[in-house]
Amino acid sequence: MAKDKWGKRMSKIVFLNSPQNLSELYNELGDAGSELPPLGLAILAAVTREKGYDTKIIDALALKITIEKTINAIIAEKPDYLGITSTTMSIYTAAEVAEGVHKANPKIRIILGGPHITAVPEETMNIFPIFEIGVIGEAEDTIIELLNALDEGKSINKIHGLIIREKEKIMLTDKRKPIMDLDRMPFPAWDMLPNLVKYYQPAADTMHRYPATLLITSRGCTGQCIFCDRSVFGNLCRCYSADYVIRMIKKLQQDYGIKELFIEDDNFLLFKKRLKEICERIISEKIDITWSCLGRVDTIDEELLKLMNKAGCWQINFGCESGSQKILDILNKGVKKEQIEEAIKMARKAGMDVKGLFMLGNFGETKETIEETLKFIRKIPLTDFHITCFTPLPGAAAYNLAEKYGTFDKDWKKTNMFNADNFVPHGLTKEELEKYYKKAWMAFYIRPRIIVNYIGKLRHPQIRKKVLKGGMGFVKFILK
Ligand code: B12
Repeated sequence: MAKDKWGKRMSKIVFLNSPQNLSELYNELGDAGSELPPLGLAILAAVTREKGYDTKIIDALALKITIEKTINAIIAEKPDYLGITSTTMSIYTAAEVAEGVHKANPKIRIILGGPHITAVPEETMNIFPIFEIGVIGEAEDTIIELLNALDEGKSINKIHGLIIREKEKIMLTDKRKPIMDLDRMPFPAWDMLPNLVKYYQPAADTMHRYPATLLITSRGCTGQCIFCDRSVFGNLCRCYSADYVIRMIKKLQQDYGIKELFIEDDNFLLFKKRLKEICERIISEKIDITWSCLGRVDTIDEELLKLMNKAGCWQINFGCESGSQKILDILNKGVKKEQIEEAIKMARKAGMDVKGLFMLGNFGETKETIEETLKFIRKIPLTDFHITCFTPLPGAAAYNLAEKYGTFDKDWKKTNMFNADNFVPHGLTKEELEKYYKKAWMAFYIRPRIIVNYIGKLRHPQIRKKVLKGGMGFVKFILK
């Protein structure tokens, strides 16, 4: 039991990532999917631990345990507080666990946080009466103010960034300002997660070397794309300093032997000066790391790409979305089709692999725009590819526009982005969309160049295992 400096028992918080199975998240492609550490929870746990709270993380998703086992594991910890993270996909399981915990021990105060409650706070509180307190947005400061107030039995109404149920009423407190100085925060508490190497792996096609892990080094995105939920970090872009990032990399290497990173920032390439510094330090300090990242096609230049490649970056994942300019404009992507093509060529020339991320069944989509996309996919020199079904996510502008553009089933359980159950644009049927979805995967993958590239990735036994399992899932999906 943790105690403060006067020997008083500090209260205990358990942070939870709700249970879910990979096929719920990715359908047949589950075995190829990412299993990545919940960095939001790991940072919050580091913060509460630093402030003296007895802290524990239960990542039921990584541990692959059932709802019942999750509830038992929480109860066994005898916490004062349970902090649950939520995406739209996980909110129903989060509520189920919360109900089970409340039934077993009503004294445990349940706090909900994460992208889903941030995106649609009132709607969520109305649907799930089990939740009493929700934290909106970034929570590193909010959680401490909240726990301190609850511990002391004080009112929480003046704490910024909350949604609170009080008797029959739901009230939002003032908005919390984004954290500007990210460096003041501790590293994620990787040590409190289940073993980082054993339980977490990026998707088969994102792993170049093993062991690999996820890293987030900035917050916010200037983009205005209507399909993206930017509720937590918003448009204000902030980043950890280059020095902080280098120290995180070194810690991951020393403590977990990490050799490969997947940097999944919303807009990693935006911070050019910092990026240059990170690359230069990796090179000059001979840090043995390879990495890939996400990027917007309008944030790159040739010189930087070459430097990134020299510093171990072997792949960029560009959000291409569609091969139709009409669709790109509807999505408010803010880029031209030619820019996408140009950026891919530039990255390839700099020695990098390029994975194109696409969506199908977008607002305004027709058979013609889909055919245009399929043609584009085969024409541009991508080395890898990913496509999801367009899904109007709570928190994204598309959520409130969807009914104008098609048939929208708002059911939050259907937002895994791998089926056409959620949104079908006017003029197309669900069956047609599913047919095209399969066709798109095949259009890209069933080509000798791509298959050879995949075989080339089978260096480490763990990567081989993941790619082969993913390949079998792919065959199942095609034959379905
Ligand atoms: C890495 C990532 C993943 C990884 C790992 C997710 C994980 N375990 O955390 C993988 C690939 C597995 C994944 C899967 C999915 N993802 Co994802 N993912 C991300 C990404 C790029 C980064 C997440 C991250 O680490 N952020 C950094 C941390 C610090 O931020 P954070 O997690 O939001 O946490 C902060 C706050 O939210 C809050 N908070 C979070 N939890 C809690 C809990 C408590 C108690 C409190 C008080 C506060 C709190 O405090 C934290 C610190 O400030 C985000 C985009 C983004 N910019 O965040 C999308 C994002 C979270 N994913 C999204 C989606 C849609 C999905 C999928 C459905 C897609 C799919 N099928 O592949 C699945 C669903 C997974 C699930 N179980 O629900 C959406 C969620 C939108 C929504 N409305 O729910 C996002 C926001 C992308 C987007 N812009 O649209 N994802």
